[in-house]
Amino acid sequence: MVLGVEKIIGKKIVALKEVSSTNDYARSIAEEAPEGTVVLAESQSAGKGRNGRRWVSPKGGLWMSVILKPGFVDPRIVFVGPLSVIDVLADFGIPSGIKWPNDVWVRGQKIAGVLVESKGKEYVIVGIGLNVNNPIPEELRDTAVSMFELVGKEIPLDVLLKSMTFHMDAWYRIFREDPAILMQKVRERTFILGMFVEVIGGERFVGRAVDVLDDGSLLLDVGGSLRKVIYGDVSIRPLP
Ligand code: BT5
Repeated sequence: MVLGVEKIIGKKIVALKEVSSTNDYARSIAEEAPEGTVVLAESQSAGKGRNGRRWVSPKGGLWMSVILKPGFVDPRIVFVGPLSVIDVLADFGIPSGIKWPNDVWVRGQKIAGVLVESKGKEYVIVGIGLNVNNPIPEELRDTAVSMFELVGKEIPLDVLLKSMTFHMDAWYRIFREDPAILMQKVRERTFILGMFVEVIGGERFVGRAVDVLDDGSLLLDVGGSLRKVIYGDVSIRPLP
């Protein structure tokens, strides 16, 4: 954290009881809202994942969206989310890693997801869903985990929010000032590197994840030839 500079993220906090989606709410105020405004809700009735998927968000989790206005378009902003979540989890003694590009996993289960939506150069909404004290529904029991399950006690959401805005502030600054440092950290934290994966994006690839490139894309070794994937859903596959 850089000392002596004003904190951007969390200068203004809009705390809601229930909302359809904090990302949608953030978008509705984004034009007038100051940069760094955080919208958070106790629960979301229609929490969103990527590609129209649902994000389960009952009371007890951290469901928040941050309005950012970097003034330029750079899709690597998505990584500010996972890197911040990883630092927050580390503050609570939980080691975690990035499942490229937007998930945070702990020991094979998803603990957080990030959804970025933007309007050109005007604004970017970084939505973060982190399972904290909330119950994990039956249908996600095998694939999802909460901080409560990992540490065995309830975590105060206000403490968590402080940690999150602190780390996001630092990563957002690094994103703007030196994205190569951001990408170096993403590479270190991406646990799928070396693993055999299936990626479904515009095309479907099956291969070994080799690297995360400086532009944020994933490099795959598909049967000996290198393929670059800009966007997609990654699933880990057993070695052939
Ligand atoms: C994501 O999508 O992981 C992005 C999730 C972003 C949620 C935040 S909450 C605050 C803000 N407001 C919103 O409306 N959204 C953002 P994706 O990679 O598409 O993953 C979605 C998949 O994760 C679903 O299809 C489920 O399989 C799984 N899933 C749903 N709810 C989950 C949960 N609470 N914990 C773990 N996995 C979940």
